[in-house]
Amino acid sequence: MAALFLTGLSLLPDTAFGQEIPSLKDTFRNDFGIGTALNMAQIEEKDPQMTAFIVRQFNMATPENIMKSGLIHPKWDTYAFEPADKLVEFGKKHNIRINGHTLIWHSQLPPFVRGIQSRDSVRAFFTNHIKTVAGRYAGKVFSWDVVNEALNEDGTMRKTVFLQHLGEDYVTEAFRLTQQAAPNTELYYNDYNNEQPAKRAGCIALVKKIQAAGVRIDGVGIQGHWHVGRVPLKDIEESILQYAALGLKVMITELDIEVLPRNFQGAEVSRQMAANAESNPYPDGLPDAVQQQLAADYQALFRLFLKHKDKITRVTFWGVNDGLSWLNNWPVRGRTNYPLLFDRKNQPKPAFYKVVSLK
Ligand code: 9MR
Repeated sequence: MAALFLTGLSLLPDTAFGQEIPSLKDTFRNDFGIGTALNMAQIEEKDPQMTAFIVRQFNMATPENIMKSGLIHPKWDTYAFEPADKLVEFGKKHNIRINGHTLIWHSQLPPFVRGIQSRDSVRAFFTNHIKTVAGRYAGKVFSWDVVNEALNEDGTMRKTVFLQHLGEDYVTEAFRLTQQAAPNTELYYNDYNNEQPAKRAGCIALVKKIQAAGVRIDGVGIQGHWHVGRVPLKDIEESILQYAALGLKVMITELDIEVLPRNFQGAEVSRQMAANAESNPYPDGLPDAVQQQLAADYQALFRLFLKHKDKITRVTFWGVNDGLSWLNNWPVRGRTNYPLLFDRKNQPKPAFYKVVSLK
């Protein structure tokens, strides 16, 4: 309080910190953790109101970008640990568990990986990267998305630099190396659309392979990038049941609900759509009918999560508020999107109240 007083922040009304709003993490305290993706400005606590808001609403966090290999491992022998170290400090200070995201992903790779041609060099990068990064944060992050998005929509393995040079076992190998480097850290496989039957089957096969090799995997993350009015509740429920039947924890790891026009599902970051007159329909606010549908969708989702709270350990939103969502810039740049529970001023939307009213 003293520090707040000295900086004059105590003169701000309570509303500025969101203290009068119910807290998601408290509301679901006995059910599952509530997480958010964090960007660099938030990790660096640039805005004290934002920090207070995050700390009040969330008890888990995933770095939106800073732990991806391209950022944390920019050159063969160079690591940029400072942002991730700050994130760990942020978590410690505010009692927020950190999920490391992500060790092995084909996207946002360091530029030097593109120049690697030989199997031995890919293996060296793969091994060094996991050992160094997972080792440094052992005991400091709660969990890792060890491998992210290794599957195609039909459940086959995605053709990545890792598959090409290391073969199908690279996923098991990644878990083995992470387990060695960070024996007390939870280890997850994370993907989008892996609630869809074909991709789910591929995901289950992947998990079984890891387990059959005697390697530890603790959970599966269903990212949860869904569309308003089309949230696949049945597939999600079936997936929760099937993943849990493998002895795994289930997490919703990147939740948001797209409200703008898009002609494909998922989160394939390389896909783009051309901007046209119809692609940004709500620059000045979300029409009430869409707002209500969004609220109903979020409520139905959380009703389902609560039904399976014995299997779900965490629900993480991909961003704190609508203004910070990646969906404002993908698959079309510069749109005005509304995919989360809080608006651009961190004010709760109707969807927020529908969600907390379930308790
Ligand atoms: O939200 C992230 C965005 O800021 C980045 O530009 C993008 C680049 O690949 O990655 C976004 O996060 C992705 C996450 O790491 C993995 N699943 C899909 C997410 C949305 O693209």
